Formats: sequence, structure tokens, C-alpha cells
Amino acid sequence: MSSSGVVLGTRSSQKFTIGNYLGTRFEQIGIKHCFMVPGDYNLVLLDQLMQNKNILQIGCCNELNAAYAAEGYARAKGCGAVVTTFNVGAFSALNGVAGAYAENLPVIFVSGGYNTNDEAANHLIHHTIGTHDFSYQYEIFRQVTCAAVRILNVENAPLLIDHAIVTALRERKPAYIEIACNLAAAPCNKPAPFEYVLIEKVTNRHSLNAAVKSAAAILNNASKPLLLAGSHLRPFRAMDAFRQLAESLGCAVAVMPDAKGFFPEDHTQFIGIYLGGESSANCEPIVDWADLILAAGPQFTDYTTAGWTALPSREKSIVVQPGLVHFSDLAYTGVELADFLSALAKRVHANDRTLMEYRQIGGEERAADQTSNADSDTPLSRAEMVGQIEKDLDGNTTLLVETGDAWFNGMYMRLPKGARFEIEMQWGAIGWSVPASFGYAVGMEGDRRIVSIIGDGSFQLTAQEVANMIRYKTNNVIFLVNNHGYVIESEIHEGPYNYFKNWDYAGLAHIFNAEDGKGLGLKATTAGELAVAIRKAREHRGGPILIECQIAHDDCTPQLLKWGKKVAAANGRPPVQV
Ligand code: TPU
Repeated sequence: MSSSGVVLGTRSSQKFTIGNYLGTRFEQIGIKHCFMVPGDYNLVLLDQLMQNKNILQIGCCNELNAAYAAEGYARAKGCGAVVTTFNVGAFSALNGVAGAYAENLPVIFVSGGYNTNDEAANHLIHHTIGTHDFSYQYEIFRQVTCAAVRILNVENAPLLIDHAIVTALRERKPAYIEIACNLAAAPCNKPAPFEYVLIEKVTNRHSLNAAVKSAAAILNNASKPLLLAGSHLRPFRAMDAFRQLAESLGCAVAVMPDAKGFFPEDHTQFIGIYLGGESSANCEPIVDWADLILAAGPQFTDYTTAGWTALPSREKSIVVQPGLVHFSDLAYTGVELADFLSALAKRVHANDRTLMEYRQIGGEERAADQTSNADSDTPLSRAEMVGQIEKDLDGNTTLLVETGDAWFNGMYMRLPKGARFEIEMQWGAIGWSVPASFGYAVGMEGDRRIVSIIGDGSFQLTAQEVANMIRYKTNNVIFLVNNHGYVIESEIHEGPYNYFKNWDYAGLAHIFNAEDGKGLGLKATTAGELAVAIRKAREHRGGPILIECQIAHDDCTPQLLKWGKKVAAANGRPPVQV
């Protein structure tokens, strides 16, 4: 990533300020880039943050994009930061901050605030709804953050900033910090080392021992145990512990769609994605056949259970969550996910029956549509597109998929060792992927590449952020699936509202390049054109590449067809009469 366009300031005086304090904390927790849109309430704060040469400010086209970019950055680096102006900026960012809450990502959201004299003076101020209440922004953000603080007083700044940041890191949720515009440059003591304030979650040993003893007894007594990986494994740092448990048991391991990549897909025990009738080949029969399922960190929703059709029964499940272990009739609280899984790994006997049965019934045979073999001038089909993208994945690739059929196009691809997968299935906001891919690219380490699959409808929400991929010379690769409509919505419920104006998507790269950019836009209408575009993407340097894949409107995954019907049925349940 180049720092072009970012001018770093030099420290003009020795005075240490509240803004400097925040910058030092960012640096200490590993934030090297801060996404922002300037506004008069945050300009002085941005000056103060800029004095820290180890933090680059990354301008975004709007605050929604900045928040999503920080969310994507947090996926790559563990945490992220975004700075906006009061009300008009902050409210645009709200959607992205709430998304980070839903997705368990610690994004530090910072808003510039009003001058501290204005409230007592009974002034009306700009960018607000024009009332004398200046607290509603804070009240709103309190609902979508785990800690919300307002710096309205110099003395409180260190304590409040630390409270917000420490809580965000511990809870894996966003935090809100509002800094009055006349305090950002106010003097402040320097912070002590971050380790002195970090407080991690602690497991209650009694609860842990009892929960592990019960779970070990149940698992060792089961004849067909199976493990199910859920989306909380990564944010709560339990992926390694889950793998230890899997290897101690030796059983089949299925993975929920929003946890894809959290258990290695090249592992001999991996049996695919579990989504009920829309699971990977041969996965669902084994999950149904198991007599005991330990679900680690699952997020069971209407989407991840295909309209409640893929919900393991309570009687044959142990559900382990951050801070909670649920048996069919008993719950233990105060037990952290990773602590529980690694302690349990030492107490279970090996039992590979579910894995053996999976192999017996055919194992990982691929669905016919997951192969790529069309002649080069054959019109591009979805299956051919998926096959070619899958072939191009390597151990350094992160595959990011947007809401829409992109979920299903990516979900069943096999990730090679080292490859990662990003999906936003809990929040599920279309438009997330463009800025999140940008933020991820800014945050990822040198030899990684990020490849995103994005539907045309989703792309239209936040397309401008491609301009910043060009500005900051990130090497994003975007497969823009132009199927002329909101196909996922059509499969849930068809109507004329599911159609919109077509764009020349590949042509946008040229527009955004203006006089100096190095973005590349290509159109693929045939299998051969896509193969050439993918080759070019591998060679292209100095900017993003957007490959517009034109496929027929009704050429969607068979899984979407079935999932859409089930979600529609769940949405359409009549009210229960009481
Ligand atoms: O592959 P395909 O055609 O399904 O993808 P595309 O074209 O990106 O369409 C996505 C359609 C879609 C909508 C309109 N998916 N979910 N929605 C509802 C929605 C509306 N607004 C936000 C912010 N998020 C949403 N999920």
C-alpha cells in the first residue's frame, strides 16, 4: 500500500494532547491506518492524530464506506479505527459500526463533538437536528457499541479513552469515543504502556471443570459424535483450541457458512459446509446421522439455518459460546470458549465413526457445477466463473464474498491451505464488500491478496470506494457479477423492485483513474475472456482490477433457489395465536 496523497505532519510543539493520547493508544493496539472523512468538528483531532507518524490517515468517499473499511481492516488486523464529524458524518457511519457489532469486530469509532461551551450557552449548532439536546448521537451509538464515552472534560480523557478501547478489545465489539472539538488539542498526560490497562476475560475454574467433566462424559458416551464450527471461533480466539478438540476426537467436522475458513478445509476431518439441505455434498446426512453434535461458537439465525431448517436438535447438542456452555438441560456461565475447548480436548476419547461414514457414503465428491471446463468462446456461465475463480485461489488469497448469490458462489469453493474467507452473514448489508475489501487490503500483510465476489446490485451502493483503491494503489481483485438484478431477493420474493439501471461496471475503472490512476477494468462475456482477465489480474500492479463477469439473469446457484424458498417461508410464518 502506498501512502500517496497522505501528508504527514511533524510535531510542532512538545505539548502532548488528548488527540495524541488517542493516537498513541491506536499505535499500541496495532492500528496503523485510520479511516476518516474530515469535517469541522474533527479537523483539529485529525491534526493531532496526524502528528503520530506511525498512523496513516486514509480518506474515504463517505463515512459509511469509512466504517466498512475499518471493519474490513479489523478482519485483517484484529481491530480498526474510523473518525468522522458530528451527526452528519457519524450517522452515515452508524450502519458500519452496527455491522461491526454484529460481526464481533472491535472497531474504534471516533466522532468529533461540539464545543463544550455551547451546551451551557444554550446555543443551536450546525450539523444537528436543531434542538438543544446534544446527547442523542451518543445515546444512539450506545446501542451498537460495547462502550460509549464522551470527552467533555480534559481530566477524564485518559480514563474514558482507555475504558472504550479496552472494552472493545475484550468484548470483540466496537466502541464509541466522542471528543469535543475544543478538547482534541488540549494538554493531556502520556499514556502508560497498554499492557497495564488491558483486562482479558477470565474463566471461572469451578464452572470450567464441571462443564468439561459433563461434556467429556457425554462425548465419550456418544457413539457418533460430530463437531460443528461456528462464527464465534475466530473473534474469541478459539480456532486453535477447536482444532485440538477435533484432532483428539478424530470425528467429522462440519463448518457453518459464516465460519468458513475457521477450520482448515485441507484438514482430513473437514466434511464441508453445513446448511441443512444446502450443505456441501454428503455433509447433511452425516450431521443428521450423528447422535451428538458439539457446536462451537455457532450463530444460529434464520439465514445460517436456512429458515430454521438446519438447526441441530437441543437434545443431541452441546452448544458452546463465549462465556457459556449449554447442555440439553443445564448451562454453565463464566466459561470462555477457547478455555473450554482446549480443556475438553484433553479429556475425550478418539471416535472417528462419523468421519468413516462420511467417507463411506462418498466423501467430498464435488457437485457437477463446481468444475471449470468450457470452450473459450462459450458464453460465460456462473458455474464456469466459479470454477475459474476457485482454480485461481492459493494459500495467500483471502476470498471475500458479498451478500447475494456471491455467498453461495464462494461458500462451496474449496480453500487451499492458508487461504482465508470473509463473509458478513450476520449483518448482511449489501454495499459492505467494496469498502471492506479496500480496508482489508490496506490492513493485510505484504504477500496476501484479496479477491472479492460482488453482485451488481450490492456494488452500486458503495462503488465510489474503488476510487480509493486506485488512490492508495491497493491490489484488490474484484469479480463483479453482472446478472442484471437483485437475484437473491428475486429468489426470496419476486417483484419489479428487484431490478435497477445497468452500469458499465468495467468502464468505471477508467472514470475513477482520471489523470493518474492505475486501476484496470475488464469485461468477461465468455469463458476465454474470463481466463485472460484472471491472468491479467495476476500480472497487474499498482492498482485494483475489476473484472465484470456478465452472466444470464437466471443463472444462479441451485442452493440459492432452495435457500431463498426456505427464508421466504420463515418470513411468511403467520402470527401465532395465543
Ligand atoms: O447475486 P445477486 O444478484 O443476488 O447480488 P446483488 O446484485 O448484489 O443483489 C443483492 C440484493 C440484495 C438486497 C437488495 N440482497 N439483500 N438485499 C436487501 C438489503 C438492502 N439494503 C441493505 C443495506 N442490505 C440488504 N441486505
